[in-house]
Amino acid sequence: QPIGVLDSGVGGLSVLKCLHQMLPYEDFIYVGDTARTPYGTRSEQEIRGFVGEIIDWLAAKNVKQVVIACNTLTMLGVDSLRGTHPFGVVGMSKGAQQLLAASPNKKIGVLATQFTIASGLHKKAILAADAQAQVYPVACPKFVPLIEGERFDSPELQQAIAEYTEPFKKAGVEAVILSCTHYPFIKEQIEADLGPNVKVLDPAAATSADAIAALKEEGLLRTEGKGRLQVCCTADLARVERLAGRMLPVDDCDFSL
Ligand code: DGN
Repeated sequence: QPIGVLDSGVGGLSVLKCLHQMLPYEDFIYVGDTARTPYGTRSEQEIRGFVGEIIDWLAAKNVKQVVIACNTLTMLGVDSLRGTHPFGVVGMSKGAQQLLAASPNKKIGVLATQFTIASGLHKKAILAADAQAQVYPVACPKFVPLIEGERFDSPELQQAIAEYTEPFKKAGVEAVILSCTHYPFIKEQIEADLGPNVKVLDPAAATSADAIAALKEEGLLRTEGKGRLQVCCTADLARVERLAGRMLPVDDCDFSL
């Protein structure tokens, strides 16, 4: 049985990369809803409808687990996305422990979509783990369109990074988390901007660890064989293949619309 992974677009491929590295024996089916991305401008009801459709489609593929490889969707509430299917649903980790471990003076930055930042849930999780922490959440509406548009070397991206990291530089932030699954595509650029003294973290590893723990508990973890990677999207297949090449061994992937 495969593991389903979903996102509104290509961002979740950064999570699929990590899952595949940690679980090389498992088959994965990724769904990126590139025809309707970004979800950020849609109503909550509409987004829930889209995700329900994708989860039903994955259920028909007989998945044993679904990983919501999108922070925005995770903030909607993974429990409410579980529905009536017999498999587990895992959402993105908020990475609070990782952040605190990487920040001796507990000065922490969060980069995410407007929806995720407005939810306030990352700040809440970090403060629940350590009430002394100082948290600087920054919404980055310019990043997802630039990444989906493959504008990796553009001056617009450089300007957007400089704009969004400015509060971190002023505050002397020591660790920053990329709480949108698109942002690992520009991790190097963000690291270069922040310099060597700031740790830039990706919650994909903690999320993959949560997925593995749940599979283990249910006795569903595969321990041999070579896993297959299937990447499906709802539009722009050629673009998705190019972007997947930045994250995955594409020769081992099947792509389809
Ligand atoms: N990749 C999504 C996330 O992790 O929040 C954002 C994509 C979107 O539709 N805004």
